[in-house]
Amino acid sequence: MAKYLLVSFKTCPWVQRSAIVLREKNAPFEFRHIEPDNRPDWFLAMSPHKKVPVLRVDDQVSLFESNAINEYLDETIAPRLHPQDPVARAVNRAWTDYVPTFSANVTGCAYADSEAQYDAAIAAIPVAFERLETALARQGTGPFFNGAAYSLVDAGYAPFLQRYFFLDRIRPIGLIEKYPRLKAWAEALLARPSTHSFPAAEFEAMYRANVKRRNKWLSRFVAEAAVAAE
Ligand SMILES: N[C@@H](CCC(=O)N[C@@H](CS)C(=O)NCC(=O)O)C(=O)O
Repeated sequence: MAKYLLVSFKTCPWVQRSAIVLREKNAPFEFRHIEPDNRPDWFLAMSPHKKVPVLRVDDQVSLFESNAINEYLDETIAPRLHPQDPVARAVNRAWTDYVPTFSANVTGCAYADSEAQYDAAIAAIPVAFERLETALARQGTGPFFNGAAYSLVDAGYAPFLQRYFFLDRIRPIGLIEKYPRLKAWAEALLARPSTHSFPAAEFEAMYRANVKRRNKWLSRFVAEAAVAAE
């Protein structure tokens, strides 16, 4: 097997998506975390957009963009996570293409500057949740997007569903309960060991610290929520 280096910011959901696929494939990799505010020259030289993730393969090539990385990993390391059937594969790719929109709708509230903006961001969540709920109804019985078989769609959504629950614990949102298929899917993904790059509580604390540090409207609720949870 090739030698893999995955370059990361500790809480980046896009890196997490590629780390999940490496773990699903039992592929050993070096996980190297760098600081967003102090990106080393060796990283800047290998990342065209200066973003993480970068996957360095055999010290020779640097791949970027989490979706492209995951497609590459799926083509080169067994077991295949994409469905065999071309139609099912196209459907999976279409839903993977929706991940950036889903992410913006579901985690946008963390970036709002005012209560009005926060409320507007929360109002965008049901649109994304409804679309996935409908897709899951067409897909079958779960627990994963394609049923029993884990796929790249699962790896794509898991980090953002996890963050919904983090945000819901900072300031209650209470929306996922209205989408039973989505909720069951999210719970199955959170129970999957591959989802987690760090112990769950430690990771949630890191996420909350980021929300606090960002100094947005939601940030004021982090300390109170932390006290309530401890
Ligand atoms: N579309 C990219 C998004 C990656 C991304 O936004 N990474 C963030 C960290 S979570 C980043 O590196 N941001 C630094 C920057 O924008 O300069 C992917 O899927 O890989």
